[in-house]
Amino acid sequence: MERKILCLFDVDGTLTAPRSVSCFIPIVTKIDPQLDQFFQTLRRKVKIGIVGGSDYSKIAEQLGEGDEVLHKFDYVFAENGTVQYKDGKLLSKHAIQEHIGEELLQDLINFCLNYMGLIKLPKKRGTFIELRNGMLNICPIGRSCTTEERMEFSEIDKREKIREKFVAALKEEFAGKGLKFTRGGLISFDVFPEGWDKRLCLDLLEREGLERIYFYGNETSDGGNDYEIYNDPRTIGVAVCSPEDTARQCRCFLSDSSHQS
Ligand code: M1P
Ligand code: MG
Repeated sequence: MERKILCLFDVDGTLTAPRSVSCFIPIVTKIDPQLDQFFQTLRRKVKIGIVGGSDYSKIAEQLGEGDEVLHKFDYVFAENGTVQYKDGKLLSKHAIQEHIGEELLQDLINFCLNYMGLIKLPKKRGTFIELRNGMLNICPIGRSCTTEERMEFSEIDKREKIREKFVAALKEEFAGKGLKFTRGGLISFDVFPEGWDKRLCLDLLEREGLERIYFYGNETSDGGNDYEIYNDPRTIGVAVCSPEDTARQCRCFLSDSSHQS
């Protein structure tokens, strides 16, 4: 049977539990084995793909062992789709430094380092700026924090709006420079060139001869990293609130006659 429908999923909060509710031990939240099985069953009926904000290694760790994820999903898009895999093979990677140039990249890094140098927190750890392929990830507490430290920062951030104020300062400083800032997780935010949001993967997908593309995401409001792709006319956007909700909203594809509209 030719599968002409694609169900495309965000990862954090959509296929795996948001890390806010799994604060005891694992930093990387793995997909629930039953849900994993469910999505493989779904794959018999429709094509399935993922488009995550994180880098490939983190997505791979969340959705399987080693590179299993590449064989479980027809399409794997990491870093908002700037790293693209189809049928287990790497198709392309975009580099942010080539796109925005060294000058702007350094201005951005220097501004962030200065800004974070003035923030006082109960704890600070390492890796405050992570240069990925298609984005910079900015993390005031430092990505190497423990799960407990992550949760502590997240609570402070909710009260004191540390990331929100940081993003507002960046938007003012870099207005008109073609940069975009979005939240996706709990302790950091992503910076990338305008247009390099999750819609990037649609340029490839619209050439794939698919009849419909359903997109499932949990950060679909303005400022969330699913907002643009959820609202894009090339997708049918489905807002979800948990991995179980995602599975529930996909169940209609398992019966031959019914489809979501
Ligand atoms: O996939 C959503 C986000 O996951 C992580 O967020 P955090 O560490 O802040 O919880 C990051 O990888 C981020 O880039 C990504 O958007
Ligand atoms: Mg998400």
